[in-house]
Amino acid sequence: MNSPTTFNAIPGQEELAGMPRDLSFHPCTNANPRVLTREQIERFNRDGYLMPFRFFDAAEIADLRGYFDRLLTQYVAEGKDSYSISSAHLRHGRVWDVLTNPRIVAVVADLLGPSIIGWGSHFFCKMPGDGKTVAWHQDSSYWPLTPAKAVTVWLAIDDADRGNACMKYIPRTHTLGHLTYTLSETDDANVLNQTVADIERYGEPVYVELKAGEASLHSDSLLHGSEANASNRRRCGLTLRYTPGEVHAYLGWADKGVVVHGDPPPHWANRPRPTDE
Ligand SMILES: O=C(O)CCC(=O)C(=O)O
Repeated sequence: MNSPTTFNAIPGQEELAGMPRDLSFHPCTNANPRVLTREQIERFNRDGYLMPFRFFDAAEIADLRGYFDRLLTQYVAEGKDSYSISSAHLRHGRVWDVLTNPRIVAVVADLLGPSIIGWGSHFFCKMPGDGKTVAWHQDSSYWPLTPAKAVTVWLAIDDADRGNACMKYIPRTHTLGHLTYTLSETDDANVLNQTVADIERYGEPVYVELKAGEASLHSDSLLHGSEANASNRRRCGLTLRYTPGEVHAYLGWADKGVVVHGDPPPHWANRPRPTDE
């Protein structure tokens, strides 16, 4: 049987409602991190994010950007938009390479422990003036995973700053549990479909300004989003999603898994590198 290479990035509300999920934050308890400092671990537990990390030098990220430019041209020629390249590690070897990159995985391992699955890779590519926002949301809220222990590495493919709608976080909101949201399924301007309202009550946003090749890390329960890109510069980020092997996935999402660290856990697939670049 051929394993699927496409998945619905946003599960239905009824499907999510029927799933027993633990969406509380589980702090990292690693007393002997290998690449992070203990202070960084404490900061991640306190604020829900860490930044910046430089994972690729200028030449490496220019090469990756050139690859992404070609991939995007291909998808657009097929009538797809610049947010449609999701679960890309299941179809594209170059993206699988980034998901499994040892420099990235070493940082994630300090936060998530020895058994880690990489299961997500989605390009959020904001074209100049495309009008798309990513409304304030918690990732754990729309993912069919329990317990909520996922970490996202947001890798800047282009420079990202306030001018071209970099991501923004509300620090410390990851400890608040599952927040109430409104559904925006018919709002074409929102890339996702959930919006947490009245955000001011949760604190001031931090803008995630990154140079191409740098990355930030955030907890799946941290409130985050991004505005519309009103500049004349593209803003593309590759989100890489990781979860400890003990996490349970519903809706067949375990089929997306790649074992990036430790022994293969029983529940998850370990998808090989695709032969297509
Ligand atoms: O890239 C963006 O603007 C949003 C990305 C996002 O929501 C995420 O990383 O979970």
